Amino acid sequence: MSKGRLITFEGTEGCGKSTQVRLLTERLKSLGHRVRNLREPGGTPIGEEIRHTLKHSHNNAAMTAEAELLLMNASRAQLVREIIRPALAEGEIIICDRFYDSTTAYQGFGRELDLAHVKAVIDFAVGETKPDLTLFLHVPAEVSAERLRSRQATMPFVRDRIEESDQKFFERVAHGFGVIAAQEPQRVKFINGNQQLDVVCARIWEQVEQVLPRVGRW
Ligand code: Z5A
Repeated sequence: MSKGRLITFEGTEGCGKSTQVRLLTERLKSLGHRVRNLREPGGTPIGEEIRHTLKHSHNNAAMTAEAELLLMNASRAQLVREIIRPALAEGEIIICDRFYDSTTAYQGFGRELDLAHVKAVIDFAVGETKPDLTLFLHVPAEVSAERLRSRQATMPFVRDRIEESDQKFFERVAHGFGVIAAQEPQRVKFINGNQQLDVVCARIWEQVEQVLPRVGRW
């Protein structure tokens, strides 16, 4: 393991990642850990511009799946080198809202790009930088869709190209996450996200405790 820790959250939209990232960060800070939150795509000035192109730009309607794959990983390559590696070297705990499993799930399974090509691009973007722990928050498709609907109702003017994809796409993505979790059970921990907030939080903590570095003098 590197000096710091890289913990990633994954799952379909609305599964509760951002909420749990916030709660975990507060808990870790209260215990004296140095914690940094990141998100993908984004997390650096360059990455945030790429995020805008991928999600919200009004000129992105013709984006191909291949361009989407490369842009996700351009953002990631920048994030890994500009932020993640230096922060890990300083002993920080990095909590990242999505990382490369999202590429496998969305661009690989969802967009149906060749999985070997997807893996090659990811490998090029991250090199040896891999998560110590990945928390896969699972919620049923109806729950995900309902949470998304209620959010869209409060932000009707914010366009999101990826969220405009059809239902079959999201079904393939959800299936992809299940495959990833089954393939790497040591790293990827399945968490039922369709429970009370504090219960989800407790299940996450059980996993996080096992990979934490020691703080203080003991
Ligand atoms: N993407 C990709 O295609 N390829 C890649 O390589 C990467 C990403 C890295 C990023 O979108 C998009 O990019 C995403 C995948 C794609 N696209 N889609 N579609 P984003 O960053 O804008 O959003 P997101 O990652 O999809 O997350 P989200 O939709 O914002 O949801 P969330 O963070 O998982 O959930 P939340 O905001 O914490 O919770 C959603 C709501 O549910 C909120 O009102 C909460 O209060 C509520 N909530 C949370 N937990 C609970 C529980 N336990 N019970 C009840 N209600 C809850």
